[in-house]
Amino acid sequence: MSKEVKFKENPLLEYLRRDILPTPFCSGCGCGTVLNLFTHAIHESAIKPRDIVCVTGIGCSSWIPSPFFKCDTLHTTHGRALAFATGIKIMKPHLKVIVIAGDGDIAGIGGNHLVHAARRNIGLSVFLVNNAIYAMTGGQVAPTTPLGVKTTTTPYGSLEPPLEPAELVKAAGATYVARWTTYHAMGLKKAMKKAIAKEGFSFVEIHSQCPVSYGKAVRMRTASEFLNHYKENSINVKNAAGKSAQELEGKIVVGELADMERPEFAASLRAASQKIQKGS
Ligand SMILES: Cc1ncc(C[n+]2csc(CCOP(=O)(O)OP(=O)(O)O)c2C)c(N)n1
Ligand code: SF4
Ligand SMILES: [Mg+2]
Repeated sequence: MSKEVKFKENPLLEYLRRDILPTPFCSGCGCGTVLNLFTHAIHESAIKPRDIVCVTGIGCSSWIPSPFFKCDTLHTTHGRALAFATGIKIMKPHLKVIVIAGDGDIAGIGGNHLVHAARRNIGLSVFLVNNAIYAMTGGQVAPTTPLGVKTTTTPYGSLEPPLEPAELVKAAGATYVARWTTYHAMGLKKAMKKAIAKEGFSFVEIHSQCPVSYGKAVRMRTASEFLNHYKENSINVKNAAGKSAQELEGKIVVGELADMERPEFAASLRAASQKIQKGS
């Protein structure tokens, strides 16, 4: 008589809205890895989903938490996730407000909100999924698309040098900044945990593969080609120190770029308002 094999259920499934799975991500998409690591990061941080609000914009990566992660989620308009998240943090400062969205969303149309959220040091954790393209809409050039890449809107190759979102928020004053790729699963999960634990504005840029819309532009069609590319073309920030721009050309510098403390905006605003109410 054959014995029935019983598999133990993955305990992380309790964080997901299982009735609406599977996700709409294409096969091999990095968004699945980001959702997986985000779920691990929340589990290991021992934060209750009821104490989290996830805010997203519009794009493939905005589907990472919304609606699959079982917490309150706000799926907002393209480019405005940080503005909505700012409102939530000010009114409900005890909540962990986490923004997950795309490079086009956060660094393109929403770039202005990004700079000022970092400057204010409002207590949001922002996970920017950088697939170097407007993926959901079929592959238009993004502010992060490398020079020369032929997209649907740059058929002769992009003429604009790409923006470095992590360097931008570091310069604007973010208190925690890291950059990783979906190849660096352990480093990325650790950075997510540190970002979530931070009081002030924290930011993790995640280079993530889109084998469909970006894959079409760079002729890489599988997740393994992208992961190999990330492995071969990344350098740790410690090893990059002292290297010239020429030596670092084409490299993704991974690791922690900033980790410091300064007053968090929502707390400062509350203290100022209490002072006014007391008439002092
Ligand atoms: C105001 C506005 N402009 C443009 C669009 C169309 N649109 C939807 S998603 C998107 C780009 C998505 O790219 P990104 O934010 O990088 O996310 P990805 O799909 O790559 O994860 C665009 C241009 C829109 N929905 N709203
Ligand atoms: S189009 Fe690209 S980013 Fe969007 S789900 Fe497919 S592989 Fe992922
Ligand atoms: Mg994108």
